[in-house]
Amino acid sequence: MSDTTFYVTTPIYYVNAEPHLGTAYTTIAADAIARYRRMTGHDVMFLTGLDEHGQKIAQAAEENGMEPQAWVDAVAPKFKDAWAMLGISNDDFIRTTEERHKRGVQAFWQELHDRGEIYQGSYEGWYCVPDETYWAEDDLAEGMCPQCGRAVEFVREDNWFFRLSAYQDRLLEFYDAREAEGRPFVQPETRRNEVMSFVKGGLRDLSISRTTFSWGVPLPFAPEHVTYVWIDALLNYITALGYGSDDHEKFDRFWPADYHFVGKDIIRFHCVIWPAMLMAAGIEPPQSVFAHGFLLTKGEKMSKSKGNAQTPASLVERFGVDAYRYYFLRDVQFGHDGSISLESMVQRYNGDLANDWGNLVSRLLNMTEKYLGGITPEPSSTDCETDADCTLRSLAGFLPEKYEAAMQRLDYCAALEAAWDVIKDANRYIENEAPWNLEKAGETARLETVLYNALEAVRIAALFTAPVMPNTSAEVWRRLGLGDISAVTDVVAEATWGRLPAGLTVTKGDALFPRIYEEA
Ligand code: ME8
Repeated sequence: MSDTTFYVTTPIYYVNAEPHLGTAYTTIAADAIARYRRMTGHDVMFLTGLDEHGQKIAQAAEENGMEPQAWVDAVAPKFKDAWAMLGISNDDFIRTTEERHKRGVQAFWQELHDRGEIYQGSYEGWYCVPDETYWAEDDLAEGMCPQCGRAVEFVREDNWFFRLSAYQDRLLEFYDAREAEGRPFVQPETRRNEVMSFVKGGLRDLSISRTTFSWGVPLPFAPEHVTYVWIDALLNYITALGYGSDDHEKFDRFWPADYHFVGKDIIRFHCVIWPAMLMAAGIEPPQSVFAHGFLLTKGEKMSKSKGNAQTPASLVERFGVDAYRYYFLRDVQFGHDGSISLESMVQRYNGDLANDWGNLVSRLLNMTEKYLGGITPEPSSTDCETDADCTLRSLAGFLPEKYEAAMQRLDYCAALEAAWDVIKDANRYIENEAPWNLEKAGETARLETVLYNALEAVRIAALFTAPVMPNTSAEVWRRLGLGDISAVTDVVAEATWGRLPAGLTVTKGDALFPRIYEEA
């Protein structure tokens, strides 16, 4: 991350099927960090998009009796709609069939050609169409794709090759240098080790064009070849910034990317081929690739091909969009595989959201209305009056720092836990300070202090839950009579204790997270 800009990307997803929980997961995680960085005042570029070329997409179109372009045009809106439903705040959406992308890919080709980094040869070996990956005979697992276990096909083609083998040492030096700078290129560490040992095992030159079908970007100097779909796809991260066009203001501003978010299935492409390609073209590789784990259902990777991939819509309908986003980021440790189930989603929902967060907000607003006529009180004293006041204030005071540290590690669980420390303590605080007794005893000054403190804790908790649950936080701020939370660009200053003004009119409202009674 530079001091002022932040560029995060998701993979561009294949348009052979609809978005599902797995692709939504990466996209939500990227959205949460993008939203948070906007709140820390960064100039953010958040990119997602679609991978629309290649043999797999051409086949999907054919199976559906459509021309490839018509097919991709029909599927693309499904992704855009799904991301809109999930509140994804991407700044751009790139499709690899767009002119701006094709132009960038061709410019890149020309660059590699001019630099003598590619050569003509012929490829003979295996190819997995679902993964769009080349495999040598001895890579195969009992004759099948070692990655997805599906059938591979034999390919013999005259292709262009990239001298990837020449980058082995440079890549190893690069990983070491980044590590020494304290900003490892591959994260988390398990994935780094996997990538390093793969590269140490030796690299083969890579076939980067195809001639047996035409659904791709033609090579500018050999138009009978189309770009190998992975090369085409990886380049989206720079073509979206204007690489290859006359307008490279965004490229100059945002490149190198801070993070490419990917699943662990595609790290070789992102951590080996991509930095080598960029080095070959004289472009600085990105800062980091963060490879998260797989969502598992009943112990198996959830995927389109296994037929166990759900679409987000049914869960969003049942739990609401914010609870959906919360569940995946809170229950699955980012970077690890995580089992997901309806049971655990209901538990998280009822426990963390309905009981802790929703209940806190509604009790507090009700009491403010009942005891204070719905008007936020003056904080009676700038110091805390009791140990309980101090505990709540100090938890809220440490929240910005703890949250930032967790987000620097992309540890969404820890970030949310830090917010929950405040939420839980605010619940405890209300229980122990019992405003209803203060009211009965006529202790108005203390009653006002207690309600002020709890309301202030809610205001601050809403700030830090906003990157994950933007709609709920906006609603909480609205009910507190505060302004538009999405306009916050200095979350640390905004989180200063005592910023809740006196005299605001609060509004009660429906339960933010009505309890779900059935268990699954
Ligand atoms: O690989 N758990 O696209 P793709 C978690 N077009 N994440 C999952 C997942 C699961 N069970 N299943 C999928 C491609 N994902 C290429 C990318 S980028 C230049 C080109 C997520 O549609 C995860 O991010 O197959 C994974 O890497 C990605 O979807 C694969 O999406």
